[in-house]
Amino acid sequence: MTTNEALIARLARIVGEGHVLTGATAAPYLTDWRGRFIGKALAVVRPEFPQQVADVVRLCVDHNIPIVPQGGNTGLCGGATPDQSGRAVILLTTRLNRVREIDTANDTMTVEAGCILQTVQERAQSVGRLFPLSLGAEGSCTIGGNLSTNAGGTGVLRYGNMRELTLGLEVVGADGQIWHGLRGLRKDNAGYDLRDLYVGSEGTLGIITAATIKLFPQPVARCTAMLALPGVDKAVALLSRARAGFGAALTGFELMAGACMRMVTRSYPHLRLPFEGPSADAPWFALLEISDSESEQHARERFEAVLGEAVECGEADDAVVAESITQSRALWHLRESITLAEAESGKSIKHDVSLAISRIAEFLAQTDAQLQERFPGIVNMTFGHLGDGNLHYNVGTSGRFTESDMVGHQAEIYALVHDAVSAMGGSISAEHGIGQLKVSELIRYKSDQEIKVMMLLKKALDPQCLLNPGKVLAAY
Ligand code: FAD
Ligand code: 2HG
Ligand code: ZN
Repeated sequence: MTTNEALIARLARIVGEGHVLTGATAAPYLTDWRGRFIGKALAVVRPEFPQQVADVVRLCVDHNIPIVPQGGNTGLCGGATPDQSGRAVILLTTRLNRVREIDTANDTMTVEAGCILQTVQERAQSVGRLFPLSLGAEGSCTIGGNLSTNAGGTGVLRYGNMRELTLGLEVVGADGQIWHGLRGLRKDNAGYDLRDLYVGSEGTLGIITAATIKLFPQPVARCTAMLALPGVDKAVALLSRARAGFGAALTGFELMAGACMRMVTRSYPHLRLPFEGPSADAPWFALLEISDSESEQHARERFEAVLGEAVECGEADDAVVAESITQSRALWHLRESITLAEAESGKSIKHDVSLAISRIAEFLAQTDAQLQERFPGIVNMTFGHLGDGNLHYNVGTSGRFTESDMVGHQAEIYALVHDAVSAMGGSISAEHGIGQLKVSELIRYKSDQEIKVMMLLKKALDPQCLLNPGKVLAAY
């Protein structure tokens, strides 16, 4: 028996014979969602209980084997894909999928890391509560992946990102010990906050096995509208108006370039924009949603009054308010289809940046012009969560620029866009994380002091550097 075979046999003794995958059965877990990274692995292991995770970690650490945690594999930065060495074990969390407790009096729910986000939303709904994290991949991404990337999505404006939705964690460290931190407390200043350290650490500091998350009341009514806008400056003005008019009822404010919406309707002809005539060719669209705790009528009157003012004063050229839940879903479906349509059109260069909302119009005017000057004919596919100052400033393929041109120009395009973001005090990763895709970008834009502290933390918690090596920080 070779050393690898012996190791695989020991992994099988921990998780069960059928839950160690090798060869062809492991293949689906070796490539990231976008197909930008392909790795190799010794095996894919599927533990069912936190103690099995701890035992796998201890075995791997004893044999100097890297561990790559993976949930739904929907991440957009290659964080869940191993390197090419073939030494790593992929630790798949999908069998850690129990809802352990729902405490309606405390408005909390304790779920295991492999639970699918949509399942968690549905379980919350079944007890009359809302779990508000919402994103296009919710049918397949896991709570562990959401935590490890500190996922954002479309409800951040009102409810915050995954970190703000989390009260407690259970984590297996590189020493194979389980930290039982599943506290449902809204106030806890007893020492350093380990929870906030693990959230967003992309599997490089520990493996999250469960979390206690916050629940909210279900809104009584929701209103959704799509607006055709003449410019980004108007979108920013509309956002201010919506914040002032709706207050905390404003639960979503998404911005989409006309080019994105036309790409979606080209890729999926059964999807239609809700506008006819010139509004259908608008340069920008916004998708707004409010949630109301009073009544449908109260929500609608307020919604239509504010949107009517926006059209009257020229912030929007046209507005369509959904008349039913089906229509509301259709509007959201248009928005959520951008990433899928973009994937079908070839690999674009994705940016996931955040800026002060007051600087977004200036950033777009300046950066669009610089990109065009350097790469004439390049196509911007900008969209994002304007309410959070988060833009997916994606640069797409076009007749002139093939997929391999785009990938070949990635470093230069990143530098141009991220330099502009940095000069305006923004972040190069708002919600998708660093993974392996943006490791060199992190070094470029974080201060020496920040990198030094991150490395000290990494060395303290994972001295052999076996937890998701090569992600977030390249060298320690
Ligand atoms: P994976 O892809 O499996 O892993 C992501 C990272 O987390 C990796 O580094 C992995 O090693 C680590 N990890 C996974 N599980 C654990 C664990 N239990 N413990 C420790 N580390 C772990 N993201 C947003 O923020 N907002 C969006 O609006 C959004 N929309 C998306 C739409 C589409 C169509 C797609 C494909 C992706 C989208 N994403 C979005 C990105 C992605 O879905 C999220 O980042 C999601 O949170 C990843 O979850 P996952 O289970 O798929 O994680
Ligand atoms: C979204 O907001 C996701 O839809 C994906 O964060 C962004 O595809 C992207 O670039
Ligand atoms: Zn997003």
